[in-house]
Amino acid sequence: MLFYIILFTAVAILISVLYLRSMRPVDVVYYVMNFMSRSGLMTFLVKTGLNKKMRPKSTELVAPNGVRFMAPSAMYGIILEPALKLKVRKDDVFIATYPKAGTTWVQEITWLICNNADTETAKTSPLTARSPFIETIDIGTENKGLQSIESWPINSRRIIKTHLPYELLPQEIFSESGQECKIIYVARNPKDLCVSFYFFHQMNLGMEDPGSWSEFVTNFCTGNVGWGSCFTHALTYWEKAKEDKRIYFTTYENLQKDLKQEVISIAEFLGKDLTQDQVDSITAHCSFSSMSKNKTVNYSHAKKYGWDFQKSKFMRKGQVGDWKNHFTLNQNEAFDKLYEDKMENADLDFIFELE
Ligand code: PPS
Repeated sequence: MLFYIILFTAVAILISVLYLRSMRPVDVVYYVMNFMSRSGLMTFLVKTGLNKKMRPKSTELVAPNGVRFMAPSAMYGIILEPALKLKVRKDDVFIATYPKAGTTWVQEITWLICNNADTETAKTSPLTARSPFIETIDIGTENKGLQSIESWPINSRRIIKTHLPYELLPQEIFSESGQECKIIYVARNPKDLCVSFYFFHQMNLGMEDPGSWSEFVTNFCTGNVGWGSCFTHALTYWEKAKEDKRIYFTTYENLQKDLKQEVISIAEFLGKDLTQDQVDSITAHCSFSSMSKNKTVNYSHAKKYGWDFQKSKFMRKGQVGDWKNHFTLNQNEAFDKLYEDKMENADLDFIFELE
């Protein structure tokens, strides 16, 4: 009997190993994470606080195309490889940003523009299911990532979220077959980015522990955080947007100054005709007061993956100039010097406060 049990176990292990070896690492992670989620193991880790001990570290990786990249975790290579190889469709829209620059805001605007301002669906279906994030894997039904993007229905437009720097976008974008897709880049003034990113690190236990505010400012300034230097990130897209008409470059501050005009401009860029009513309805739906109350855009489902909303809400303040409540005089002076240095040769000006 014992012999048969051992034999059965050995065969089962052998089959599993052979099966796993034929799979891409990103799909193995997908199965493991979904098993953890369904079996309750993830909830156990969150409830016992063990997930706090498993926080990743930002790590410099060399992507398969040779580009050096400050990744938010050492495991990121697993997702980078298939992301670089993604088959790009003619009608794809990439929402590219440095984290915390207004990604969710523009994802929601773009989804509504592409879906006849259907605010009813937008209020009931999570944005993470409607607009997938290429740098993650699918978990459950609401968290759509790479696997969903690859198998997205052909008759439905993909609005793909990414924080990847320009050089690490799916490489087909730069080839003949990828010429018709669109990229919307959103930048934000680096001081507010730093504050928002700090609170996000505190709240999202899947990110590196940010340490103290002053430690985080130092790491942010040196690009020693996930996705690296926000200056390089934004300036590369800015320069590319000058010659590449597929890129629409805007800023968080533009959205704050005139949301309605941004809705109109993004619709024009995407070749979508909106009625005045549709523009008004998208603008009202995407105001901070409306979005901060809307569960479908504020990541409330992520609590079960260990996001700690006691530390910070996802829709935190939604303001230009909150940095003034956090930077000390010394930090501000040092930041201004860094800004001058990084932006010396750039014809891009960020707005740090609104009149
Ligand atoms: S992420 O995690 O990178 O996808 O985050 P991201 O969506 O880029 O940025 C989150 C910040 O954007 C603010 N936000 C808004 N501000 C004004 N109006 C609207 N509608 C809006 N939607 C999102 C959100 O509050 C985060 O900024 P902070 O400064 O932390 O409040």
